Amino acid sequence: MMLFPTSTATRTVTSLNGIWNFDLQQPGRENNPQTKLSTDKVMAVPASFNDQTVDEDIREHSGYVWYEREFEIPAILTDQRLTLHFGSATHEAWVYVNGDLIGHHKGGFTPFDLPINDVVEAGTNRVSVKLSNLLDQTTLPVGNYSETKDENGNIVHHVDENFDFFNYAGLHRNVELVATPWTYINDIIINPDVNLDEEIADVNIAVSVSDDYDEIKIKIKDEDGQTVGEASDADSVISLSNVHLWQPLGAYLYDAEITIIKDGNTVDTYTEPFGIRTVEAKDGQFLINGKPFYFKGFGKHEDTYVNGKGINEAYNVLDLNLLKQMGANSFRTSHYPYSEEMMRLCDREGIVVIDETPAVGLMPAFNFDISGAMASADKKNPFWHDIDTQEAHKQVIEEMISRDKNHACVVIWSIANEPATFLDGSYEYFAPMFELARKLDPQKRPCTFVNIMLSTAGKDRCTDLVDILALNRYYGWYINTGDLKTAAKDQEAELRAWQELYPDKPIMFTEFGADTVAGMHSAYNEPFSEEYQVNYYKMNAEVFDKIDNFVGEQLWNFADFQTKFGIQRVQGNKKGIFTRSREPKAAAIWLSQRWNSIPNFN
Ligand code: BDP
Repeated sequence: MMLFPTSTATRTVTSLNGIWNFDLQQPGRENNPQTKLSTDKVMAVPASFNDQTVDEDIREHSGYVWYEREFEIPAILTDQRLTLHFGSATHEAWVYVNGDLIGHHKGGFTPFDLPINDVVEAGTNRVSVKLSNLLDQTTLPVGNYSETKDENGNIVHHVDENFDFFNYAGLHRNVELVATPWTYINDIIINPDVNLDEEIADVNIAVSVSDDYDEIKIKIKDEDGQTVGEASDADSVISLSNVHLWQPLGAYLYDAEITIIKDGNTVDTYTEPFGIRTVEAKDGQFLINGKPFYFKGFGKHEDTYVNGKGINEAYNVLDLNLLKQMGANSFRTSHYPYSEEMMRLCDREGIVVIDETPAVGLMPAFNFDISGAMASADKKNPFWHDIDTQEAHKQVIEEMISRDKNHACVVIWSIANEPATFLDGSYEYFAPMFELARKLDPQKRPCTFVNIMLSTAGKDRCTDLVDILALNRYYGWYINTGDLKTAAKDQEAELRAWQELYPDKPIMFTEFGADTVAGMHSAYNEPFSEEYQVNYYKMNAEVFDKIDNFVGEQLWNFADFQTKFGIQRVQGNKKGIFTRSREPKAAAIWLSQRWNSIPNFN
């Protein structure tokens, strides 16, 4: 329940981005935020701290770190309600202002707001953030946590990622001082009910306001700034005719302009952009605006040089330009909700998004030996009885949907990536999660989880819960390595088995890929060469084109990305069709030809 921070006629947003003081918390020594952080280290915010340093102890640190800076509050703002907004703080934060604890948030990929009026004054104030990057069996993502002791007997923390990306941490997104009136707009829920044939829409708008007021004005404006609908109730239905639909790669955004009036004065005003479109999974198809849509695109990461997982808007713009040039139309926010800025950009650019929670690593001892794991997958493994992530999972579903509910770009909620859904107990774990997501989403978007290769047709226990089957498959990579002929046969057989079992559910791939070292070539179709990556994608495409209910291909990955150290990873995961600096590998050229020749709608 929190609006994207933006200045309006009644609100002032001041950035606290920039250079902050920084330090690691040493084992056994708790910092005292009552006094200034004594350090000569600095970190840029927003960004991960890990790659801004040349000190290995900082880069690889597991445990607590401190960020601190001073900030100024103009006297003219002190009569307003003041909060600090964190776009995200990865993974857990305790925030102090002038030494007082003002709040705490757990979960590294969703925003939070903390009120500060009681602890600040006009002029110079100090904010200190204690941040933890620890992950364990209660958090999302899931980490393998252990402890050792240093020579003084102090506890030293260790986190081993139970997933395949580096555990970047820090103040990853914008930090802002937000001043709003005391009577302020809390939340806006927009849910258009569309009649496609008649090109009309009943736009349901529900506004919640913190306090009593006399009057509310809601205006809907089109892209030319013309008012096309109006209402004067906090819970309104506004009918629009000649509706401009939000289309994939053909975005159209209306503005909902809300004004709150008290004693004859405007006390708060806020404008929420929104698109009008329908989404539905039925009869083996995925419909956007009533037409069968074909997903072409990627699993991505928020991952760039130096910034790590810190928001990088120039890369966001470049990535979407590359995506469009490829003839793609969509991506998945693997494996956590991306910045709100990226969601707003996708709304504007018409990019279709599968929005995923940070539920990754819900798997006993994640590793890359898929064929070994397939052979030993034991349904009786007590994993789902031992895991303790339910609370965190419900919280991220609530926070993701609360933040992203109005975004036209979001067409599917992904409740988890590659959970162990071949094991007993998984259905009991996931049924309430799906129920919660469906209950919370005003637009009732389709829901799914992303299925791991160990959970083939017939073995998976949770497919009844999904509206669309989202499969991660690595035939020709983790199994049938280098043997694309057998890979094609096995993959086709599996897809046909799924289609037979669930004839009404559309099927898509949310991952398929092959590690490829840019510039490595081979005349023998050798894994890791650019030629092999091209042939791998050709093989996949041939199989996809034979399956009736197949509605989309999102490959793994858009770009090479950073991972933890491991013998399976050479400076990170190399399945990008672009390098980490976004230079195309040969597969990008081939895929661009394929995708540019496949229409967005069948
Ligand atoms: C899948 C995961 C993804 C990995 C990918 C891979 O969903 O995070 O990066 O495989 O192994 O297991 O490249």
